[in-house]
Amino acid sequence: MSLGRFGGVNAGYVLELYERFQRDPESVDAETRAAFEHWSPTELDPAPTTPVVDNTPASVHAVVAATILADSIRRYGHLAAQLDPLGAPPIGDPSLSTESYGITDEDLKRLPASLVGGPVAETSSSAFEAIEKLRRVYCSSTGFDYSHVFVPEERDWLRHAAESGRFWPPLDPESTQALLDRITQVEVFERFLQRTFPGKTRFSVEGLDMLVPMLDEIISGAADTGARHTVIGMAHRGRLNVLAHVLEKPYAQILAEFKDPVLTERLRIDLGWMGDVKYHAGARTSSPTGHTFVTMPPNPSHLEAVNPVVVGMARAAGTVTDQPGPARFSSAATLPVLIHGDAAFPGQGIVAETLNLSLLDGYDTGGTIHIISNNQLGFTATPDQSYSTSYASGLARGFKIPIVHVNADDPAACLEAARLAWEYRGRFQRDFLIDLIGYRRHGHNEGDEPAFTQPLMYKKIAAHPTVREQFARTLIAQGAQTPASVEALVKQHYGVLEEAFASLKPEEDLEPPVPEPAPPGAAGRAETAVPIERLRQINEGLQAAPPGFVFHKKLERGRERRKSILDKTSERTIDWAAAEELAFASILADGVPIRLTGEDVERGTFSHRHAVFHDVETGATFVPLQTFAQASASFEIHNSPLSEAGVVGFEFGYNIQDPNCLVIWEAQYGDFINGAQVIIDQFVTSSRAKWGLQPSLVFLLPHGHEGQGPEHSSARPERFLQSAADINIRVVNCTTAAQYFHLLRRQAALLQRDPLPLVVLTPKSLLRHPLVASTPMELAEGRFRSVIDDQEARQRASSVRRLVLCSGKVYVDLVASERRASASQIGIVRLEQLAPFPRVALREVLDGYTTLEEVVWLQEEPENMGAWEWLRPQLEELIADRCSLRYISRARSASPSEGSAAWHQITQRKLVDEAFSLDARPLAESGVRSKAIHNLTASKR
Ligand SMILES: Cc1ncc(C[n+]2csc(CCOP(=O)(O)OP(=O)(O)O)c2C)c(N)n1
Repeated sequence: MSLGRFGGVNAGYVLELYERFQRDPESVDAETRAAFEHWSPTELDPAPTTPVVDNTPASVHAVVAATILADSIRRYGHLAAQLDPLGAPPIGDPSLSTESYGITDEDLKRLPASLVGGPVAETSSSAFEAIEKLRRVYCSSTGFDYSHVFVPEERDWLRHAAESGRFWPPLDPESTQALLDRITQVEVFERFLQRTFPGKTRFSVEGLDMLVPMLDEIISGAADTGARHTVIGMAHRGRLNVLAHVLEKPYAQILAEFKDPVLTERLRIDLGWMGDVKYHAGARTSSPTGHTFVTMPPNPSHLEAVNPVVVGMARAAGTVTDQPGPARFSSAATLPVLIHGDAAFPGQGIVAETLNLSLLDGYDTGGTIHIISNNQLGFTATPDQSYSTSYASGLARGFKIPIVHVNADDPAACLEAARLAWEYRGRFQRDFLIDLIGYRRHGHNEGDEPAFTQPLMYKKIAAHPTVREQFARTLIAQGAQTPASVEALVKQHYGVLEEAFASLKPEEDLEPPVPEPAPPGAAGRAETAVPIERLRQINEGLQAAPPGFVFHKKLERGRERRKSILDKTSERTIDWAAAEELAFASILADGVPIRLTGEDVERGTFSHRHAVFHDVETGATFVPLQTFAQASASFEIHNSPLSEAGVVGFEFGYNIQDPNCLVIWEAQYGDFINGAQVIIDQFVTSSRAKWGLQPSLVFLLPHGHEGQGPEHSSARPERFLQSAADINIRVVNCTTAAQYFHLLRRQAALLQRDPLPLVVLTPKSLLRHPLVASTPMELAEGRFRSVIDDQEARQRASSVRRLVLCSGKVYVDLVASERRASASQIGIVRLEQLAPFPRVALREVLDGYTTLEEVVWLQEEPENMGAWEWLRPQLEELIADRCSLRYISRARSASPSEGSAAWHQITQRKLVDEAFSLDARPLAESGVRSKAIHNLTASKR
C-alpha cells in the first residue's frame, strides 16, 4: 500500500490511526478497520523519489482525507469566507477543497460523520453532511481564526462555540424589530447630520453600522455577568454615533457642537479652557439603577494612543484599594473595549505595547474586547500599503488572541461575534478580537473625495445598499415588515433629531467640563509635616519582618541602619530612599492608596529602594509597605514591562479613573520618558485644557549630568516646561530628602483639592550623598519649599552682589566646590519648583538682597535645554530693573551631554567656576555659555 499524496505529516496521522486500530480494532470505524486488516506500516515510503501510484483502498485514503479536510476547514476556513460586503472574492485555499485530497463527495457520503467530530457530527448522517455544515460555519460570512490559540481548553471551547452555533442570536420577531430599529437609528443619525451640516466632518460610521448593535450586545452581556464598568476607547470613525447611541450623549449637545460655538473669555483665559473637536469628546453613562457604567474617555487624534489609557482605566475600575496590603483586582467587575482602525491597528506600536500588558501582573484586566472597524482603507491607503500581515488583525495572533473576521453586512453574524467575544472573555479572562469588515460610505471625512484614489471601490459603494436596507428587504420578503413600516421607522428617527435640532440653544446646551483651579493662595499648599513620634512608630512598623524571613546580608545591614535613623532628630540620617519610604508609609497611614510602577521599581534602578525583599533561601517576597501596622490603604508596586508609551498611558488611565490613589511612574533614566511623548503631550499636559480631565500622575525621572553620556543625563525638563501653563503641571527638581518627603506628601494631600500631574527630576549618584540627606526634624516640621534661600548668604545679604539661581544636582556641585568658601559676594538660591513658577516666593527672597548687581541662572543643561527658556521671560519680569540677568549653561547643543566622562568633568568644572567668577565673560569656545542677556540696571537707571 502507498499513501500517495498523504506522505509526510499525513503519514504520521495514518500511523496514529493504525496504532489505535492495533490496540483496539473497535476504536476505528468499520471501513478503516477493513482497510488496516490488509495493510502494514512497512508499506509507508517516507521519501518517495518517484511519483507513487495511489492504489490505497479507497476507504483508508478517504478516512484520512476526510479528517484532514475537516481540520483544514477549521484552521483555514476563514480564507474562503465571504468577508467583504463589497463582494471581493475570498482568497481561498486548496486545503479546503475535497478534490485536493483526491476524493469525491461520494467518498465522503460513505464515511461516518464521527470522522469530522464536533457538534456538527452529532446532527449529521455522513462525513459529507458534517463537512457541509462545517463549511457553513467556517466559510460563510464569519471567519473564525483561532488555530493559533495554544491552550487546548480554549481552542476546544472556541471550536465548540463556533460549530454549535450557540451564540447565534435568536432573530425572533421582537429582537428582529429591535435590531432594525437600532440600525435605522444609526443610519438616520448620519443622514440627518449630512443633510443639516453638509460636508462637515463627522467621520460617519456608515458601512460599519453594525458596530453599534455589537457594542449593545457586549455591554449588556458584560453587565449581565457582573461587570460594573465598561470602558470604551475609540478613534474618530463612528465616534459621534457611538457617543449618541451607546453613551447616550444628548443629540442636542452633539448638534450644538456642530455649530462650533466660541466660549466665554472667563473659560478661555481664566481657566485655560481650549476644548476639542466634537469627535474627540468623551462621555459617561450609567444604567437606570446606577449600578453599571459605560465610559468613553476623550481621545486625541493620535490613533491608538488611547489604548493603554482605556486598559488602565478598566484596571482601576476593577480595583479595590481601601485595605492595607496589595490592591485587590476583580476582572469580573470591569471590561475594556477597544475599537481600532484597520490601518492604525497594525501600524501603531502602542497597540503591541498594550496587548503585551494583557496578562501581566498589575496590568491585567481580565481581557480586552477589541473590534477593528475595518473599512478596508486608511485615509487613502489600501491594505497592501498598510500591513504586512494577511489580515489587519495579524498582530493579535502573536498574543494568541482569538480572532473572528465578520462581514459587517450580516447582522446575525456580527451579533454572534459580539456574544462570543464577551462569553470567551468572561470565561478565560483573556483578550478577544473581532475584525468587523465593512466599508466607508464617504471619503475619509465628509469633505474628502474618495474617488480620486479609489474610483472603482467608490463606484461599488455608491450602488451598494446599506445594511439597514438589506436587512429591511429580507424582513419584507419574509413578511415580517412592510415597506411602509420600514419607512415609518426612518421617519420616526428623523423626527427625534429634528426636534432636538429645533430646540437648540447652543450656549446653554453646551457645558464644557471646565475644572476650577484652586483658589489663589491655596494652590499647591498642604500641611505635610509628620510628628516625630508618629514617624518613629511607622518606621518601627516597617522594620517588622515575617518570622523566619532570611534577608540578603547586605540588605539586612541596611535594614539595621534604618531602625535608628529617627533617633537623633538633628543629624542628617535621612537619605533619599528613607525619605521616600517614610513618605509612602505616612501617606498609606493617612488612608491614601499608592500604585508605583516602572522598569525595575521594586528594587530601584540604582538599587536604593528595596520595596520588595526576596528571601534568599525560599525566594518568597516581603513588601513592608503592605504589612506595616499603621497602613490603612493598599500599596501596589510592579516592575513594568520594558515599555514607556504603553505603561505611561496605562498609568494615566488608572490615575483618571481612580483620582484618589497616588499613582507614580518611575523612568529607568529620565530620558526614556520621551518614548511616551505622545502620552505626555496628548494626555498628561493638555487633557485639562482640552477635556477637563484632572490628572495627578507622578513621574519620577532620574536626571542630572554625571558623565553618563547623552542618553542618561537629561529627563528633558524643557519638554514639560514648554507645555507648562500654570494650571496643568508641576515640575520639581528638588535637592534634599526632606523636600522629596514633603513633595510626595503634598501631592497625596492635593489629590482631591488641587490635582495636577507632578514631574520630579530625581537624583542618581546623589541618592546617597550626605549633602542631600536631611534630619528627622526636617520631616517632622515644615513643608515643601518651592524656593530655598541661601542661609549663609542671608547673614551677609548687604554684601551679596550676585545671586546664583539653580535647581537640582548642580546646586550640590556648587556648594561642594572649594570656591564657595571664598565667594562671600555670591549667594546660591535653589529654585526647587520650576513650574508653576514660584513668583511670590522668589520675589520674597530677592527682596532680601538689596545690593544685587546680577541674578544668574545656572543650569548644567545646554542653553537650549533645561529650564532656561521657560524661566527667562519670568525672571526678566520679576527682576525688572533690580539688576542684570545672566545665564550660565552648557553651550547650545544638539545633544544633551558629552559622551565622555572626562570631558563632562571639565565642562562641569567650568560651569561651577563661571558661577563663582564675578567678572564672567562669554566662554563660547569652552563649551560653556555665560551671557548677560541685558543689563537693566544700566539701561533703566
Ligand atoms: C498616530 C497618527 N498618525 C497619523 C494620523 C493621521 N490619520 C488620521 S486618520 C488616518 C487613517 C486611519 O485609518 P484607519 O486606522 O483605517 O481608520 P479609519 O479612518 O479608516 O477608520 C490617518 C493616517 C493620526 N490621526 N494619528
